[in-house]
Amino acid sequence: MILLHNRIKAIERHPMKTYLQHGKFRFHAIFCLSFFFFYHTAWAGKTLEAIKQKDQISCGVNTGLAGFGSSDSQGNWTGLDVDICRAIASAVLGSADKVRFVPLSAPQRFAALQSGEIDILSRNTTFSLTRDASLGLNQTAVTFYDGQGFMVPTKSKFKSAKQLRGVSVCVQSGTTTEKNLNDFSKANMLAVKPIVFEKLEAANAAYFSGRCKAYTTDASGLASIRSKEAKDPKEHMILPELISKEPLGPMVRRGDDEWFAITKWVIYGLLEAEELGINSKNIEVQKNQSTDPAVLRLLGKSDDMGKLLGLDREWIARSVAQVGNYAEIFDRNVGEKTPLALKRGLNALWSQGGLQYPMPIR
Ligand SMILES: N[C@@H](CCC(=O)N[C@@H](CS)C(=O)NCC(=O)O)C(=O)O
Repeated sequence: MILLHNRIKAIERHPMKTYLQHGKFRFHAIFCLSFFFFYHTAWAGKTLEAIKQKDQISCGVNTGLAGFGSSDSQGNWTGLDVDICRAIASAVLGSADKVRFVPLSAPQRFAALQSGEIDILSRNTTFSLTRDASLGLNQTAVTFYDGQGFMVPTKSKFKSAKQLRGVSVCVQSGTTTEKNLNDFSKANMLAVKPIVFEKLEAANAAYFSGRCKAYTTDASGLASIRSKEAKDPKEHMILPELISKEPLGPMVRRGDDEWFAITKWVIYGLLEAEELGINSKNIEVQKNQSTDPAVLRLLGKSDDMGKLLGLDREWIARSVAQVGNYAEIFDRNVGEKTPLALKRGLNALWSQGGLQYPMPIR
């Protein structure tokens, strides 16, 4: 009894209790709560509302990286990053065509999203702690797991990146590439000479004219540049080492949780469709004949998952019907039958030895 009494006394004397009773605490609590409510009512869902108003998504893409984001002479955009925006437009606005593509160079891309010029940045962009914590942007879901590599002329003597001692390397500014190159050079005491360009075309021109002895960027970027820009792609080889992790995916502005959720779940939905064997060709049959609860849920035939995101029940069924599941998007743009000829590798589903693991849609 005495012990209990002493305990209560101790609690009463505790500085936290004094703080809780103090006016200062009440002021802090009211301040924090009002900030919370203001923050949320001010921003939640604003992007979706604005997109619905203008009946179009503004999607920041590459200025021209075949397989990821590039346009032909008629202004038709293609690529994996392009298709992700199309799939989101389809889920949100009902049509994969309701997208305005805004080409952005590496140094321009984040400001375009921060300023509101675009609603989403879908442009071979790496997720990292620095970017997550300092740009006022949110990283959504990984659409392509990549790593940084090096390309050299096949006739050069280089067989490994570790042989690039004192060599001039073309690299673009405003990228993770530039920083990784410096780290790799220091860690391996290579003293490489980075030759830095602001524009992709300038970096390409410098490498293909022989001004730099090697070229570095994401391995997917190297495959794209080699297939599109080299006179003969066989004259250039990609060295075996990948020197970094480059998880690429779309970014959105911070402060709009609803839009953030929509972008993430459309990507997971495209992956989940692949996982469940639903594609653009069999989707109608699946909708009408499947008895699998997971299929029925994804396609909006049982639970209404779209409603939870502020969309309709057909949200992802429409994206898959119009744009395809993740495998179709991958194969069409960068897969083994395209000039980039990339294997699924890390981008295979988790159930097939890869890293693509969509969060469960349930
Ligand atoms: N994933 C890296 C590199 C992305 C990047 O911008 N790569 C260059 C070289 S492939 C590019 O796409 N440039 C196109 C442009 O600036 O128009 C990053 O996020 O920093």
